[in-house]
Amino acid sequence: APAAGTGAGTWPAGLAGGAGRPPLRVGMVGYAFMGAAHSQGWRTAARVFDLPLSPVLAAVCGRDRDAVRAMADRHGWATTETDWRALVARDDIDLVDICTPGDSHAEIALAALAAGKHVLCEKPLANTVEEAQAMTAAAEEAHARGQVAMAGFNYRRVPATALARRMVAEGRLGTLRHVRVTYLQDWLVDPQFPLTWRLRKEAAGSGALGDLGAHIVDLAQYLAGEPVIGVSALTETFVRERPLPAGASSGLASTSGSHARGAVTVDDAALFTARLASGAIASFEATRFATGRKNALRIELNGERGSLAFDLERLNELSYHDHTEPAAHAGFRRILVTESDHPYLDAWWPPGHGLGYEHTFVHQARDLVRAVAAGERPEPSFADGLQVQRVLAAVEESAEKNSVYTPIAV
Ligand code: SOE
Repeated sequence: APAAGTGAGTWPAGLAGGAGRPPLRVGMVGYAFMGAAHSQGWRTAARVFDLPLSPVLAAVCGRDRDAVRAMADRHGWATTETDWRALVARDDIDLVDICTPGDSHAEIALAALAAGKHVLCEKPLANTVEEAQAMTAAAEEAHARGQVAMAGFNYRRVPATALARRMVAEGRLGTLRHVRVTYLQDWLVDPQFPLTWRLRKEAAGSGALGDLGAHIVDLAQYLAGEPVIGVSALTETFVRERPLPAGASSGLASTSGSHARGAVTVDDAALFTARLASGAIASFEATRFATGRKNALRIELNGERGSLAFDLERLNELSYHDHTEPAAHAGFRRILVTESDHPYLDAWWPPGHGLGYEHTFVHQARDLVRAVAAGERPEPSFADGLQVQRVLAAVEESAEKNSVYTPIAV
């Protein structure tokens, strides 16, 4: 396999990396919601942060020629492909960014790593533990050749969650007792919402569990700094049949369906309790049926010395209670996470000028570019993605066995 490169000196002058930096030529597979979000990240990262390499939006790939061309024009991708194998075979691509449904993650990632590319893969890493294991093993081998592979858990890249991680690591919460996480959306409440790929097990792996549960398992493990070691779970599919989609539809907005109907083969909601390695206990809830909740990811950690709470719908804030303060004036206080010494914020706006959802993808691109340049394992690695996959599989196993406690090998 060719060695992973940065493309220095091989790109036409007009498309070379900005600010005199060598380019990192990105080829992205998939161009819907996540493709648009990642495009923002690649386009902006080197304009805001000082990076050793400058991402170049070299090629975007999708099966519908006209749709992918329109996407490329809108988001600034230089070229298009309609077959991911052609994209992976190109020697003017350094990094393959996988934004497709889960059923193609493993195949594309394995081919890209074998072709000498760096890889970014959207969550959940794969649809099964076996696939995630193969991807992790390939990423380890590729690392020895100088390639890096990252799993795309973007909520680690909210400045407030990164600050929470820093505070936990500093010992501000002391011994951790509780982690409480919910991720609530409501885009499936309408029983006429069509049976898109996210509702088919063979495409998505699982439902709310893999889509939203993967995020909160990763975030909980990242903030706590330790793995989940066992779960007791319930899952439910409230609407078991839906209209087949009338046309191409992949988003979260309700589109019209046809008269024919098909079976929903994934969970609509997943609820589980868990043990963490240190002895802390946790609860998780992921659903697409929480009426009125759009993208409500909330996490609270309680330790002997204090607590932290974060709400994605107020993402520039972190709540902190310092339990070592005198009770008379202790209590939760709001940290406005917009100071230049907060994570990621040295390069953005003056204090008080907040960030949003899309910035998490800019930060993800920043961290990955730095890891590529340094030849370091990025976080979250494929191994981290595999650990999340093991938790998801244990949740499914436990739910099938009427919530029996299911340990997880870590
Ligand atoms: C849909 O539930 C979705 O788009 C997820 O797939 C994303 O990972 C999440 O960030 C927003 O919601």
